[in-house]
Amino acid sequence: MSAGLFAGKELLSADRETTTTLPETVSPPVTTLDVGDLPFTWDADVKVFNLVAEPVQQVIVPGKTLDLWGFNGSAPGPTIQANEGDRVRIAFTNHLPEPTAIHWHGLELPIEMDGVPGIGQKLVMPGEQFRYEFSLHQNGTFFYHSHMAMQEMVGMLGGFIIHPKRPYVPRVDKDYLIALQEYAVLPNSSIPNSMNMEFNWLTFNGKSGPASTPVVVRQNERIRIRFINLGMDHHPIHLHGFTFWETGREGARQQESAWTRGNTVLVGVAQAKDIEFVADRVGDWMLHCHLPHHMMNQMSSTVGPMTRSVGAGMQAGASMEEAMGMLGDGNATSENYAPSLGRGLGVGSTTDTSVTNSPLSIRDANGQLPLFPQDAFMEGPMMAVDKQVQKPETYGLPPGWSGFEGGMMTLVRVVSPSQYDKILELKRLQGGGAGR
Ligand SMILES: [Cu+2]
Repeated sequence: MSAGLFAGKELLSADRETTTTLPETVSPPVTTLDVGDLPFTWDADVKVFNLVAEPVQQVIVPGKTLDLWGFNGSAPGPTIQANEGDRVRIAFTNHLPEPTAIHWHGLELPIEMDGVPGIGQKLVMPGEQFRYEFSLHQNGTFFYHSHMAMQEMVGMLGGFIIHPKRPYVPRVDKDYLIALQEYAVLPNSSIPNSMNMEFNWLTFNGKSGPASTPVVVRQNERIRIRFINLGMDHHPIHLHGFTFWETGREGARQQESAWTRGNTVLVGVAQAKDIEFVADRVGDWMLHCHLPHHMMNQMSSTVGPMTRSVGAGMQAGASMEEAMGMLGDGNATSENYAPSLGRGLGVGSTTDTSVTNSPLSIRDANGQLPLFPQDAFMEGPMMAVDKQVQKPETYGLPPGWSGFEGGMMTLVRVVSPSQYDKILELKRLQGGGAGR
């Protein structure tokens, strides 16, 4: 038993910024910004977690709340942290309106604990409970999720960190988990369409930029960031300013001889990837998925009468089938649909009005100037919401910064010791712990 390492409340409320003072033999706890950890209690030498699957209202950015299914109040659910050698009990309760079961992704455990309904266990019906209990002999970055595919697509994911018996070498000063998720939500709706293949809300730990809390570290600290991905897309996560080592992936930490260097790590569906670097240069460095459509919020076709001064564009208030590009008549390769297959949000490229027909379009002597607008009115100071996303971790960012963030995007803020102390002070004044 290793009660001393992460005993109860300490892990939840402790000022995580003091982890550099931990003894050499102790791994720093993992911080899941904007989400937090699942609390636990002890029953003799068993670590007991209470996990509840339930509908949640997840604020993706200020003003945009999605109806999702998650765990204990959030999607993704709170992170489970345990130690190699622990025995854990997860008392699971299903508060969803339909059956489910929870899979422990990557864990080597008895088949009846694997969380696959119809194979290793019965479905956990609405209102029912199920007791998962197993011993942990692995260490690394894992996760838990519903084993029902559509439930996965509406938020049911959470991190499961198993700390090693001895800290990994070299030891890091700070350790973070970022869960990648994606949703397809019509404008003016709060409910994702789990069948859609184009996603317009992309989140780090349940927040889209600029609402994601920046990672704030002291200059010269060694940092680990663990990514987990459960969605329909693989996400190439890119870090500005540093060349990192990829030190681990789902299942295990890699031998040092197998580490690879890079500035972009492809986090495939169902994968975990760990990266490490020494944050030796001060700056507010971008960390983001580099798929262009994953770097913006509420991406949708230009719709409505405002944009239909010429031709027949897609109407606002179109049906779900039309607006989300689902096939209504004809097959996928029919004349109607073939040209728009792939990435259409609307009826398709066949009927969407070109954005150059918008009132914002520019014309020159030869007619319309192709392509404009692309980003001119979609990001920048006009779109800034600095005040709405202000928190201690954003202290000192240049005015208007928030207008340049969207989707799976946040900042790794490498700050001087004095700036760091200032941000810590602001956190203390705010009275909240880090990680929320
Ligand atoms: Cu992406």
